[in-house]
Amino acid sequence: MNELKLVIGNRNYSSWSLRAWLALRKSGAAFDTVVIPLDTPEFHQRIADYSPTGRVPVLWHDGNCIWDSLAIGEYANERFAGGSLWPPDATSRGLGRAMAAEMHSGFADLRAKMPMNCRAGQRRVPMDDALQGDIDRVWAAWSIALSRHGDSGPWLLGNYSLVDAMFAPVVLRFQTYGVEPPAEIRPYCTRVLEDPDLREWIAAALQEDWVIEQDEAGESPGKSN
Ligand SMILES: N[C@@H](CCC(=O)N[C@@H](CS)C(=O)NCC(=O)O)C(=O)O
Repeated sequence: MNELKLVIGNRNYSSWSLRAWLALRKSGAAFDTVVIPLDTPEFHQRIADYSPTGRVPVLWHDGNCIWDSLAIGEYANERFAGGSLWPPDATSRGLGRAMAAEMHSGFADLRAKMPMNCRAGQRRVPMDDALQGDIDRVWAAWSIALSRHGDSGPWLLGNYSLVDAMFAPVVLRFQTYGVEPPAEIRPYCTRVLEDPDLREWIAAALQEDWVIEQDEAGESPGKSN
């Protein structure tokens, strides 16, 4: 039996879950998804059955557990995508892995001050130097990748790769919080937002009614306080 089960948090808020889900989806594997709502007593009761870290996402495959979004992406690439979720040449893979690692370990201000929130309309959060610094750094990284790989396809490394899965929640955040990317990056953001897999995720997120107050950042423009 090849049971493959991805355990995730709320689709609306859990950006790490989205990254792992996109990677698995793009790998072509058929898998079941288990949603455990974050920040609830149910989460704490149920997550111990699945995850040694107490966090989502976590993947179960034939009785083996792979936790952490980046590891799940790499596993999906090796086991189900035949390696096609990274480019064939080592230089491009190096760039992609550096960017994915930077996303995984960095951008603390962007992640804290602009939480992923699929159902939020146009929100605005206060801008500060640290947040702007993260945004500028994302744009710089994307610009380098797109300038090197733009001739071979619309994604950061030409064809879809794990780095696009890692940054999809950032594109969503830019949309939610009205962050307008430079002109050369806009087509990439549009491509991400039009991805049918991401659209499917967002449609499911919109069906959820769990609210996590600390992730409800920002105000809608025009709303008085
Ligand atoms: N480095 C981990 C981060 C996972 C993580 O922080 N997940 C959050 C949800 S997005 C979580 O499970 N939070 C539950 C908790 O801390 O109680 C990854 O990449 O998978």
